[in-house]
Amino acid sequence: MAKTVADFFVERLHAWGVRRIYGYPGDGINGVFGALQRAKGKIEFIQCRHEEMAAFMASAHAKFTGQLGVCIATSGPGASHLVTGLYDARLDHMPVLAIAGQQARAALGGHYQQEVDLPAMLKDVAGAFTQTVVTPPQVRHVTDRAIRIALAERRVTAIILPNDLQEMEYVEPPRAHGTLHSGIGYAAPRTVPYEHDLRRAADVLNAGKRVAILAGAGALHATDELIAVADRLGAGVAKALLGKAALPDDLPWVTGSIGLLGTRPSYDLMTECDTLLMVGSGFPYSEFLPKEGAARGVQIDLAPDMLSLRYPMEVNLVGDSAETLRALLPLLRENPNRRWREQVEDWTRKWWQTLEDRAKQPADPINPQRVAWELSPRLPERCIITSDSGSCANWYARDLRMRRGMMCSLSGGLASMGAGVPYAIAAKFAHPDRPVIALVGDGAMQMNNMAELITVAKYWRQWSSPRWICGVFNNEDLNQVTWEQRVMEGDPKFEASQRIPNVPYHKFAELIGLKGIYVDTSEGIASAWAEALAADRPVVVEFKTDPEVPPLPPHITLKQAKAFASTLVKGDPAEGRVLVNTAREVLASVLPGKD
Ligand SMILES: Cc1ncc(C[n+]2csc(CCOP(=O)(O)OP(=O)(O)O)c2C)c(N)n1
Ligand SMILES: [Mg+2]
Repeated sequence: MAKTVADFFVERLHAWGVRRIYGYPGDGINGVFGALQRAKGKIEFIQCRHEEMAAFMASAHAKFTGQLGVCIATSGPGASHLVTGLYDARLDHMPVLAIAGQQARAALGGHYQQEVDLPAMLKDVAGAFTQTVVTPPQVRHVTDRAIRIALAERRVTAIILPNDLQEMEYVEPPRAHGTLHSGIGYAAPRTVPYEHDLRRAADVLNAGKRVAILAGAGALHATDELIAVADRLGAGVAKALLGKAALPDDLPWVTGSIGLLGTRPSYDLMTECDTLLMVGSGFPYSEFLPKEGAARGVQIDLAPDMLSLRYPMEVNLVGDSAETLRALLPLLRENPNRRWREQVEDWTRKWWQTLEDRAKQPADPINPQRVAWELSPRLPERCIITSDSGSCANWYARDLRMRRGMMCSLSGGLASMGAGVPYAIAAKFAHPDRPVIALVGDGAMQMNNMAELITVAKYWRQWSSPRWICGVFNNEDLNQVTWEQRVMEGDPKFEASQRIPNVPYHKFAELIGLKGIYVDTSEGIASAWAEALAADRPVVVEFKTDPEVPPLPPHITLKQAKAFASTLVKGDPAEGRVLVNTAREVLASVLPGKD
């Protein structure tokens, strides 16, 4: 049999180093699946339950390996299902290639079955490069460009393959006018600013008496460099959600997460600093950064379009974070005054105590914060943690103390529900020897994570270690939004939109051959985690948690507090609950200036 376009395409992906593709089949992309089969395992195909999950897995693959993530779907509904997962990669700057089928070329424009204008649909999310291949020789340069652009620009790209074209015989581009002769390969450059710009940055940082550093996803590989610079400047460091693993939390001057899911010392660090060094972060909420003009700013980012976007920086450096910090270090003077550092350490020490107190507050039946608090010291070495969007992201962000060698991530920029389990699956495929733990709300389980447990059941036996755990927070509520409605809008809980059915997640796990654990007492939390971590197969550990424990922002404005207080008198279904009082107490303690 002659080599088809699809055979060449699969070969080319392999030549680029692609070894795993997440996706779902369909007749629009059958040619490529045939070629994958003929390639005899050179590229592993992982079958997901839904194309959106495949795209989340591709995004997570890129996050946990630093390589290109690849997902594949059929034409029409398969391709449109990919979109949310692709946006996740797009917003978190991950290199992901989407491969989509399309109707036969002769049918295009004919309102044909499953015909969707895919270039138009993908124009925004895969705007860096989206191309429909219409003739066999074109597939070579389209593949080469799609991958090179995805890697170099850390963007999503898409290749659309009409189904008839996939089956055609592949022909190399002829040596003729109007043809392209492309090649493979990409090596990331070493990106470091010019010396004179580094000096300008050093001047600003050396003049600072109270330096705050904000580290994001772009600083994940710059741990040593961050520590060296922070020590030299006597700085405290806050971490954006995607930069949670950039620094271990056992360093006393690491204030933890920032923002709505953040910590009080991070808030204080930003409010009180006189100089801000932002490293590899697109953290969106400016109100958690210093007030404009209150601090001098230096920013380091690989992406020029992310510079001076949240705070007007005095010095904007385009560079790799590790390389740039290393180049900056010799220009930085030791800050002899350690008072600021001590202040930051004092705030942080007190905050960890506050977190423990909050986690230990009684609740009905389980305080969700305690679930994360108890997990934290039990986290195995080199584990990978993922979180879904929902109130568990608060506990993930605040309560889990990262240690060196661990990794973690979630859908950051898009903050999409439904990423927790697919992220954890991709983490396990990328690092089968490492324990993987996903934290997921019940709403997100019902939305799509439950179905993806079937993917775990299908594949776990091929993982070298079976340690894969999904911790479910069953609160029968879309709790994060319930609290947002209360605190931000001053609205009482809207039962019709917020309350969700009670589902026995642990029993579902057992039904499909995984282990299920159910916990509804505080005393049972620690032993449940221990049991899950020691299990001989993947586990769903379900915690029956109280929806009335507020996942409050670390600082909350007086206006919001008043809105919240007025909600409670306006007839919230939870009115009168003991925890409402607790919430009030917490509110009081987090109001700025009311310690
Ligand atoms: C796809 C998607 N839809 C809606 C939202 C808005 N949203 C954010 S958190 C949340 C509630 C999540 O509920 P659950 O998974 O039960 O977690 P909980 O907050 O109850 O712990 C919702 C609806 C979102 N982020 N993503
Ligand atoms: Mg919930």
